[in-house]
Amino acid sequence: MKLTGVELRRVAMPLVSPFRTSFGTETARDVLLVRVVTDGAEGWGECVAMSDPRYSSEYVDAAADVLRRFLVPTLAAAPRLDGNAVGRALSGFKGHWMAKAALETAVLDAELRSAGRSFGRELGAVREWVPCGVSVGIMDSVPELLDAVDGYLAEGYLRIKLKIEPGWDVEPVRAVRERFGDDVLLQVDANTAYTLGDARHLARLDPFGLLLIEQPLDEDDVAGHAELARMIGTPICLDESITSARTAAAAISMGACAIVNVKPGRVGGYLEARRIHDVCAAHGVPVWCGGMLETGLGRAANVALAALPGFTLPGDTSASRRYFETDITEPFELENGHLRVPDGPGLGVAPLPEVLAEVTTVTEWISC
Ligand code: NPG
Repeated sequence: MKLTGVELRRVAMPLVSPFRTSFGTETARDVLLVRVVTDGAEGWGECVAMSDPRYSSEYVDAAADVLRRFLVPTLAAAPRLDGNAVGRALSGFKGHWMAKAALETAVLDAELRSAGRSFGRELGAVREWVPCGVSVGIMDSVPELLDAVDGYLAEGYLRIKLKIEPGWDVEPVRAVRERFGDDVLLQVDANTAYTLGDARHLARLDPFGLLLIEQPLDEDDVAGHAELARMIGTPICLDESITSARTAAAAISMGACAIVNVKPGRVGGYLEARRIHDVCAAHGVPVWCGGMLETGLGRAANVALAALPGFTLPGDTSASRRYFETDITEPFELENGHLRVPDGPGLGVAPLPEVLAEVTTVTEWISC
């Protein structure tokens, strides 16, 4: 393939309800979309960086900047253009995993669309439908939380994840267990809000039979997670700490996690995400697909990834309406708690032109 140019497109997508985590509240997604134009097909990638560097050091203005100044020009000059070559071509630049992932995804999409192959097939999907969970933000009160969980269970979600932080942990978990029973698959996500000194407090979650506790400690503190794992009964899952297959292997061998959340944006793309899946599978460590409030474009790729055999736990791959009134693609809809894995060429979905035009705030064309 030959790269003709790359479009960076910013879209503004209001969320159906505010989403509060231990690091902040999102009320709208400011999404950066990457469209690569080649001598064959076009391809799309969604950058999962948020407006502010609170989940990680990345943020959407920085992603746009590094793409336009460094990543796109370097890729344009590379001798070979296909999905597998992108990571290597960009490896001279440190970090910026979310920006790199968006560009790699767009190139892969273009390549697969020309070849008539689907993302799922390319990655090694073995399922046509994937089981879905939902991530429930921190609320102002327990009754408000119970209403939200009630609504999601009624829609058919197969697993509930509660966002927690100091002051919003044991009581909400207890309330959800008391109201909905022990059979509900339930897990919690702290987004690094605790320290090892909170170990005894976190052990108070042990009686509730949680599937896992996600990223309780700082992302740098892999050794702390290994220690915490010896002090609490709930299995530890890492998210922010896992930035590559290599860090996944190291965390597993240190005993820092029993489960891994795979987010392609966090690790530089779907090909590295697949390598993490493979490393975890080799160690018997279950993985699940995380979410970053993606539009239908990012969701399509996540659902394909979640169809790989090692993804044995329901992911944060919820239906479009959990996030947006109107998605930029045909909406993903839940059927019996599952989403269908797209099987068309590439991502198998594309933005709807009228919707895309309506939500676009800026477009920028980079000629190659
Ligand atoms: O369903 O896409 C979703 C959201 C899942 O909780 C979710 N994502 O830390 O995993 C996370 C969290 C997140 C949301 C992270 C927004 C960053 C920004």
